[in-house]
Amino acid sequence: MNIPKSHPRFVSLQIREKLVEGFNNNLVAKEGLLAHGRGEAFDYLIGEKTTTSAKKAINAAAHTLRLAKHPVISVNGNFAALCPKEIVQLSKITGAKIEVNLFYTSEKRKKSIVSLLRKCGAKEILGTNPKTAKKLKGIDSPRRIVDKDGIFAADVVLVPLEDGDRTMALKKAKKTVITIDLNPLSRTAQTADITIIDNVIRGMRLLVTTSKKKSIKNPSYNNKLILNDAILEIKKNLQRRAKFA
Ligand code: PTJ
Repeated sequence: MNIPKSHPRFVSLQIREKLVEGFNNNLVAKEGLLAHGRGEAFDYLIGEKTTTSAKKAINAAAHTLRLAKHPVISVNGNFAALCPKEIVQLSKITGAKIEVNLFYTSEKRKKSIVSLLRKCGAKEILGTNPKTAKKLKGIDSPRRIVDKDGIFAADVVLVPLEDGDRTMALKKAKKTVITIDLNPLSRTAQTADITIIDNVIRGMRLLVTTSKKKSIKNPSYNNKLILNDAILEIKKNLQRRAKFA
């Protein structure tokens, strides 16, 4: 659909179109469209911009990825449809492996995601070889199946738009978990070590730019405080909107 640039909700509608296109091209699950709707609502509440707390989390994420010995970027349908170029760029800058890992498992979608990431320049993509598959303990969803050379062996995992169970399983497996999730109240947001409360589109662009910097400041970082700040930013944003607060 051609959305006129003059439309006041142009950017948001454009992102929505990317998701619909991703669904039509077999990248995104039906449920992914619903998940995006929930994300959109939270994006509205944070003011559709990268907040100060998100910038701090992005800095901490870039620093953690730089120090990681075996970082992995976990890719699902929504993430692939929204940020294919940034996934490949971040992988090249940080040396992180890319692994496709779906909640609503589908070989057809996996193939489409792999082919899109290859078009964007990815050389190696894990998550499709049953011979190297391993099971993560403490989780029942298809996301428990991971690659032995990828998420299974990782010390740091970037898992945007994740489900809470797997974040917990990754934590139990002693991995450092970085997530990007617009909902500061989600179980993933609350469980991860570093939570970037931002739209993956904006968050990934800034994460790529920050990761390229020669020196990344070593931040004193507390995720509980970042989540707290993110909720306060929403509160302030709502207060500004309420005429008689
Ligand atoms: O491709 P699959 O099969 O792996 O499935 C992917 C989805 C996203 C459907 C699956 O992981 C799922 O159901 O996720 P949830 O449990 O709905 O969680 C998605 C989280 O991402 C929610 O907290 C949303 O608010 C958030 N979210 C949605 N869109 C965005 C987002 N966060 C950042 N940027 C977005 N664009």
